[in-house]
Amino acid sequence: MNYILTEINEKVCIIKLNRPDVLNSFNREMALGLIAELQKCAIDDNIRAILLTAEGRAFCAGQDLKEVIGENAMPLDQVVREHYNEIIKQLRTIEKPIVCAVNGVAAGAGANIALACDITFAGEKASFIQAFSAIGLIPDSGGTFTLPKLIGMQRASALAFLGEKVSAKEAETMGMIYRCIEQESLYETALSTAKKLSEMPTYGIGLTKRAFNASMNNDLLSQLNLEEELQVLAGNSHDYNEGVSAFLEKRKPNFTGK
Ligand code: T3D
Repeated sequence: MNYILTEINEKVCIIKLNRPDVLNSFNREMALGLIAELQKCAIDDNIRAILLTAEGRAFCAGQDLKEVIGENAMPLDQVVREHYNEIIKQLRTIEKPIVCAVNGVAAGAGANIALACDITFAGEKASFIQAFSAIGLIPDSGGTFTLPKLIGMQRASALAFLGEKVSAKEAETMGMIYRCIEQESLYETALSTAKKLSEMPTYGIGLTKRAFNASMNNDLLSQLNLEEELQVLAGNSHDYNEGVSAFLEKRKPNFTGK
């Protein structure tokens, strides 16, 4: 069984979680498979954007709980370090836009992986559950970092402690995700967004992602210095030159991501 499906559509790599019978919960093979695909996307110049989604009725129910029980279970620290920390590091440090289409329930690590993507759409049947507290764990996969920043400490605390299900619409309203979409048009909307991004100046978009990441820890002055540094990099790019030339020549630009 191939637990991670990939397809290249023009300049977009579509990655699908594929264990629908267990709501795409992560066993080790699926976690390592996702990491490997993300690593490939990071270094392949032909891939300019990524779409992450899943097969079946769920997006992802987090850790496969059958794999972490019993005498052959992997130690928790190894699971967190080698699976979830690595997935989140990849999602946040790949300097290419990553769009997520949450097609159904996203629970535990599944929820926080969706929230670590750059632009997250969810179908109106989707939901988000910080399922960790129900089994005595803390939110991992960057949840303790991302969630308070997205929705504020009060809501983050309530959702993490109570483990309540949040609908896609509520998630949109509280700023947890970018947009809730009619279920039937979710995939097409997410794919067309990823395709649109893949034709844009993706080098500059990648630098924007780097700046946003840094802004989580920087004060204003450090961030202004970083903007100056990154703007020089962006300004020396092919795409900046092309964008300005195309504007002045009143033609469509041809961006290369360089
Ligand atoms: O090592 C570590 O544990 C550290 C890592 C932690 C990261 C984490 O993600 S911890 C959180 C783990 N996830 C959960 O606790 C969520 C468990 N699942 C659920 O609460 C529910 O399944 C859902 C709310 C997500 C969906 O509910 P529902 O009613 O739509 O579906 P269901 O009937 O519960 O599940 C359908 C099947 O998927 C079912 O199998 P069956 O009965 O048809 O053979 C169920 O057992 C299976 N399934 C769902 N989630 C998991 C799972 N199997 C293994 N692991 C799961 N996480």
